[in-house]
Amino acid sequence: MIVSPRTDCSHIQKEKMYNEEKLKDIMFNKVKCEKCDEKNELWICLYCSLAFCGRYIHSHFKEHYLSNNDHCICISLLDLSMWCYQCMTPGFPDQGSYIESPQLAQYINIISDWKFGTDCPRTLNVLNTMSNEDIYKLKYQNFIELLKNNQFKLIIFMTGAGISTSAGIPDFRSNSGLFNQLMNKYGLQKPEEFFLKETFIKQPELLYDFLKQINFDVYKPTITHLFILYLINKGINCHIITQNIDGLEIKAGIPKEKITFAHGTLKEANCVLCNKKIDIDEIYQCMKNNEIKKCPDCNGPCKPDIILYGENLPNDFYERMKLFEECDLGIVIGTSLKVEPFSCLPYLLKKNSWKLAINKTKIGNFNYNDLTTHELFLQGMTDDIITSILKECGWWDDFNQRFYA
Ligand code: CNA
Repeated sequence: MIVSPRTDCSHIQKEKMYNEEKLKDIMFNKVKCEKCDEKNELWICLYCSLAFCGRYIHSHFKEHYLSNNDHCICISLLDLSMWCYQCMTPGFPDQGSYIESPQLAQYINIISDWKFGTDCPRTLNVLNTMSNEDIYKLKYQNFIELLKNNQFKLIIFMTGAGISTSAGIPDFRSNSGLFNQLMNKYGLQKPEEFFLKETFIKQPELLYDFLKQINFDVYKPTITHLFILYLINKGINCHIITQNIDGLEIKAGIPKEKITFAHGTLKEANCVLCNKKIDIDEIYQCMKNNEIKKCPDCNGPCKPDIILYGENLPNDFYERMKLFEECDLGIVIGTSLKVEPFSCLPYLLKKNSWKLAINKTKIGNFNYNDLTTHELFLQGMTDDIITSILKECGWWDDFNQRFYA
C-alpha cells in the first residue's frame, strides 16, 4: 500500500509533546520498549513519551494505541518519521502543523541532532521558533547532562589570566590589569612592547624589575583550577592548555602530563639569544642583587622560561594540537583570546564537538544562539560560572568537602 505523508494531522496534542526526562533517557540510550525491552526499533508516544517497539518486533506501540485511543501519534527513533494511528498516515516533522508546536520542534531537533549530527537537514529546517533564551537554556541543560553523566571523551581547557584573577593575580587587559599598570609606570603607548623579545634584549632590567615585584608563591589555586582537578579525579579525561605562567595548575595538584604551558613557566630559565638552559635559581639570585644573569656561552641576557612576544612557543604546544581530533568538549575560559597562535586553538575543535566560552566579556566568534551548534557562551566571573556548573551537576557539596572542609 502506498500512503502519502500529510502535514496537517489534527490529532497532534501540541501541549503534551515534550517530556524533558524522557528526552534525556533517549539521548543517553536508556530507553527501551515498556513491554519487551526492545532497544532498537522504537517508537515514542508523543502523548505520554513512553517508548514501544514497532510492527517488525512485537507491535507493542499498536497495543499501546489500542488501549489508549488518544495516544495515536508516535515518532520513530530510527529515522524520526512520524505515524498517526488515527489518520493511518505518516507525517514529517519538518512540515505543516507538525512544527507549529515549538515544544515538538524542540524535541525533534534535539533527538535529530543527537542522532544524525548537526548537519542533518531536518535539524536545520525544524527550528526557527525558539527564542535565544530558550536555546541557551536548552543547550546549557544538555551540556550539564553530558558532563554529569561522564559522556565527554576528552575535555580540553584553554585558559588565560582570567582564571587566576580571583586568586589576586591581575590579568593583562582588564582595567585594573597589568597593561594599564605598565602604561602608567613606564609611560608605554603599547604595553605589549614591554614583553617583546627585542625589549628584553635591549633593556633586560625592565622584566627583572617587573618579575621581582610579583611573588607567585603566595597565591592559591582558584575554584576553577580545582574544578579541573575535580573532573580529573572523577575519571574524566581532561587536558589544559594554559597561557598562564603562575603555576597554579600545579599547585592545585593537576598532574603535569595533563598541562601544556603554552607561554612557558617560571620554573626553568634560558638565554634569550642562544636558548641555553640556565639554572632558574641563578636568575632569582641575580634579581635580588640587581644584576642581569648573562649566558656563559654567548653573553646574552637570560630570563625565566616565559615566552615573550617574538619567541617561539614550546614544541609541546604544537604537539598537543592532535588532541583536538578526539576532543568533544573545548572550554575557553578567562582569556581575551588576543594572543596568537593560542587564539586559534578553539577553531581546531571539530564541528560537532561542544565549545564553551566562559569569560566576563564576550570573546571568540562562535555561533552561540544557534541550536544546531554545540556552542555556548557563559558570561560572568569564572569561579561563579564554575560554581553553578558544579551545583547543576549535583557535585557542589562533595567539591567543598574535598577542597575547602
Ligand atoms: P588577558 O588578555 O588579560 O585576558 C583576560 C580575560 O579574562 C579578559 O577578557 C577579562 O575580561 C577576563 N577576566 C578576567 N578576570 C576574569 C574573571 N574572574 N572571570 C571571568 N573573566 C575574567 O589575558 P590572556 O590570558 O587572554 O592573555 C594572554 C597573556 C596573559 C599570556 O601571555 C599570559 O602569560 C599573560 N598573563 C598571565 C597571568 C598569569 O599567569 N596569571 C597574569 C597576567 C597575564
